[in-house]
Amino acid sequence: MLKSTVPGVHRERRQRLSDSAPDACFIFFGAKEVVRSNSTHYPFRQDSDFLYLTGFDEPEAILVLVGGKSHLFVQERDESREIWDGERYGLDRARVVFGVDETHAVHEFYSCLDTLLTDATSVRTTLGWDADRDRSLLKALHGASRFRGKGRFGHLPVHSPLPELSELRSVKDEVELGLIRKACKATVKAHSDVLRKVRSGMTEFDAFIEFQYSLLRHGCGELGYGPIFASGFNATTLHYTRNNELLKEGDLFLIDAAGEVEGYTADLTQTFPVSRQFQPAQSRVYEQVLGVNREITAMIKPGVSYRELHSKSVELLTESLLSLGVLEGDPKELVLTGAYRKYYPHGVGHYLGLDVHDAGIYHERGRDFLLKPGMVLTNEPGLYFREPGPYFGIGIRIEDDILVTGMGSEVLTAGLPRTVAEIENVRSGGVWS
Ligand SMILES: [Mn+2]
Repeated sequence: MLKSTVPGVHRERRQRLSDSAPDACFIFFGAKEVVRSNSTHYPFRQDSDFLYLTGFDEPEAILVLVGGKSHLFVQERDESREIWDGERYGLDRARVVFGVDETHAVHEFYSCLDTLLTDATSVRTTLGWDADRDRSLLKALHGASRFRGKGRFGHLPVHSPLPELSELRSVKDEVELGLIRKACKATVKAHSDVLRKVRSGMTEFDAFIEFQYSLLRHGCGELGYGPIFASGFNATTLHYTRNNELLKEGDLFLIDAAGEVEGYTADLTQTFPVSRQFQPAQSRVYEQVLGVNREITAMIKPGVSYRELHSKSVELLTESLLSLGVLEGDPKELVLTGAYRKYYPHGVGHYLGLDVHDAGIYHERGRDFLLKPGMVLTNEPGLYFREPGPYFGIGIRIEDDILVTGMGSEVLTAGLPRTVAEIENVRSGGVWS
């Protein structure tokens, strides 16, 4: 069982979702085990929506919310399987521990569906992830609605539950914030250990090993996403994943990696010199990116939209590129023509939580969604130079995780050396508490 599973919290989340469409039947499928190679599997990771609504972390489960009741379909106890795969909750314990109204054996799901749908006027489920599952479900729904008599609704409409669920998930409750804080804290520790220990002659992979070791020591057993340990020119590849090159004096080292605690992840990037000091061109770019990171942090508060934050980062980084002598011309014109995109090709951030690119709506039919207290998002401006010139091969991103509070914001990843002077001090053996 996940340590922080609190049945009351999950029940409340399910209730709020049901309230958004009281006559609907919500169906959520948990994740399956995925084969890695011959009779071995990838480590199991529960589906994020499923985890949010249940806290249940066994494979092959299904959740149904209908008529004010919750039904959890789980694998039955089976000693011959449990010898290999570990203990299962089974029906009776799962009902008590996860606070659902009823549990059923998962193989009975399709035969129960007709009964569950008796009074539902629509189905809310996510199609499009798994074609086999979609086929089975649609076949069962077809069978169910076919037998409807007069006065019923005929074939049931199927809608996505994601608009309502995304909105719920985007505002974090106290349990979620506790887990995100833990993930952020361990991640900051691991980044600061790597910042102290990395030397030229090590490889990107050696740094990754240090990072993972430190994460584990600080209570974080998993990485929240594919880590990026990119030195030198590799840092200009946004999703560099080889992570195996030799670290060389004079290069920068961009590390985008973070730990996950009970499904909740941090997302942090630092960039520092492999040598003790930045080279002049590197520190010029670094200070520009850090300046933008800080201005964006200062803007984050309830009522601001993601679009405003991103536009501001574009405006500021365009000014940076002008002051670095990379671009020439009128700043407004350069923003309009997108001249910055070659050097700043990504967005300024994203929601963060159970998924590194978390559920949450940015804008819909031209309408911007505004930040609310309890939302968590990343702030990650960057500049990347892939073409010959004075900044060739420099890739810098500075990323923090920010909680929107009632009054403004709180940087959850605070505590790392971030200025040029602070970083050079630590790289030269200085103490950082
Ligand atoms: Mn990010």
